Amino acid sequence: MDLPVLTPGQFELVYNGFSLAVAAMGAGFLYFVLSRGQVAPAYRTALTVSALVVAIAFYHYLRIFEGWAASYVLEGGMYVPSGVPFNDAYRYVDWLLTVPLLLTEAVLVLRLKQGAGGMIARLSAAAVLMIVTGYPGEVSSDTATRLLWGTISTIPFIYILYVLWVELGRSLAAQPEKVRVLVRNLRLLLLATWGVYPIAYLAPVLGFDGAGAVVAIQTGYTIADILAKPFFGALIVWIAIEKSRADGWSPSDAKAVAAAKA
Ligand code: RET
Repeated sequence: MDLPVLTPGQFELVYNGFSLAVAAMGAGFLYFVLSRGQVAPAYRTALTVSALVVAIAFYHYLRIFEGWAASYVLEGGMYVPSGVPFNDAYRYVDWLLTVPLLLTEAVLVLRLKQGAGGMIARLSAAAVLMIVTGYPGEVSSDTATRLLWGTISTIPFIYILYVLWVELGRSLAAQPEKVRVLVRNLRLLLLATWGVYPIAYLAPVLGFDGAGAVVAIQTGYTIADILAKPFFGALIVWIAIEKSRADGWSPSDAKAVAAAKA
């Protein structure tokens, strides 16, 4: 999209949002790495995947943040495009890597008895299709093109929501009582945050003007990313802690094993 002139308030809202995202991704990384000892070995891969997601996003948000600062110059009290294009591809490449990983993380933490590998493959393929077909619409300034690719991208999106809602829903009955509440929250968080992406994407179609649309898209994606990556990852940690407990594992077991080996 072509960059519009922004008021200082609009420019800084987006700028500060990117800065917050860098902090949230970095803090999430530390939390996921440091929480490993709190969960049974069976759940550690899920935590590793969460750490990968926020590490990838940390890098991309640094680039997005720099890119945003370079795309504008302050002139006569307004932020005007500097001529350096803002690169939307960082965000889409980030999603291409992190969305399949996020889906993997959710399936892994539930430790489904059968079909987990197939489910991860189907969800990941749909995620790649959704993101690849969304991109041409994202970078187009033409409303009809945006709508066309947005509609195509919504087909795999609905498939992902269906699989998560219905198939993960079926696994609920097999989960211990305390875990069930957390898994329900996980599904709700997924639905609520993933729903923000197509809405933010539609901002230019929903009647926002140039400046309003850019601000709505960028802040919408940033807020959704903070909820979908570090916050979602924290929920995964809490589920893993509860499931470890339900499996009869406690952090002191790990200490006892280490002491016995020493
Ligand atoms: C696009 C294009 C318009 C239609 C739809 C979209 C959906 C995007 C989604 C992205 C999720 C990203 C996540 C990132 C976190 O790491 C591509 C905006 C449906 C759902 C969860």
